Amino acid sequence: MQHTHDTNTYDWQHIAKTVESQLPEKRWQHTLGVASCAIALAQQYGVDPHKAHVAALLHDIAKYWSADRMQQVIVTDDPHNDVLGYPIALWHAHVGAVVARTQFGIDDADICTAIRYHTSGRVGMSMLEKVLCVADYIEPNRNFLGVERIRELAHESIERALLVGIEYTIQQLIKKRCLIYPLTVLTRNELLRYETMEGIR
Ligand code: DGI
Ligand code: FE
Ligand code: FE
Repeated sequence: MQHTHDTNTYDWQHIAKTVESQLPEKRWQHTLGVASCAIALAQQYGVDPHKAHVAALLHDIAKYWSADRMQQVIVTDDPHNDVLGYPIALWHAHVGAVVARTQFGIDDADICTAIRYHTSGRVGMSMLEKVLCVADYIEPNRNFLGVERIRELAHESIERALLVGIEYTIQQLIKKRCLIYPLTVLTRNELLRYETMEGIR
């Protein structure tokens, strides 16, 4: 259980400097784009923007780590983590969550969980988790086919935007004949059920 923490007290400037020094320029620009989108979405959907900012700054921190280094962190954190049986593209999110806690002292479980599941999503996502995932899809440097639609949807329904984003990801994975992490599918199923319940379609 989290005790109330003034997230204003997170030293985002220190975090930003450290992350910038560890990422190639292009990935840092992506990170800044995710941060601004995440702050805007947080304000729109009633999430603490300071939390969204910190989560966004750290979300891809482990993106360029070696497989060995990532594997070591994941195994130490949880030897039964099933993500190790799936492609390496998914690992940086889990590593990022551990790094946020251990190297940056982020004690907020919601922030760490948002980082951990920013690639796959998960069942029962908090609003902060949805905000980070959607910001990752729509930040200004993204230009895949359909991104404009997701940007529009983000103004109306964060769940709908996330669903369309995940469906795009799944379609790409099938095209490239990549393994799909089960949680990616479970997340999509939950969002689809939610949408049907809401009677959006
Ligand atoms: O780190 P980013 O490039 O900003 O974005 P991301 O963390 O959302 O996704 C990283 C990569 O992971 C992206 O190329 C898509 C891929 N990915 C997402 N879900 C799955 C996946 N790859 C596999 N194999 N299986 C998945 O379920
Ligand atoms: Fe990522
Ligand atoms: Fe990202």
